[in-house]
Amino acid sequence: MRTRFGCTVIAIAGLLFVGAVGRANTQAKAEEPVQIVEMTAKKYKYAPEEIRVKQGTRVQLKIRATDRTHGFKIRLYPEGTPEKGEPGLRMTDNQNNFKLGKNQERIIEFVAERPGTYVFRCSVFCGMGHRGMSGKVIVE
Ligand SMILES: [Cu+2]
Repeated sequence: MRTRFGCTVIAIAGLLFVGAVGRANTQAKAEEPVQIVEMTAKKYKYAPEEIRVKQGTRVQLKIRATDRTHGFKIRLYPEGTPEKGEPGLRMTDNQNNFKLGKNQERIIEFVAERPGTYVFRCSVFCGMGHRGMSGKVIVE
């Protein structure tokens, strides 16, 4: 009885181990290369205004608004295409509009799934030049 119990414990431990290794492998395969871009936002410009990334990259935009609160809203479909089907940018936290508090670093993460030009603009009214405050992410 004792031996049989022992065998069962070992068998269960073995299954758990195999399961863990399997999961680790799947995760490793799903990992994309990461590109980190440091950005600033201030009246009425983002710097840099143009960001180039390779298709398949996980991108982290680290944005800090330096003069006041701004916003960052990015279109998830390439310029010139309708907003239909799978988006070209897969946002990590399922939103595409962010508020950028003054002097607070915000990390905006997405996977660049499809090539194209993705326009972003300020989504918090910040003055006379607000409407012109924009930039683009180009996925190559
Ligand atoms: Cu603004």
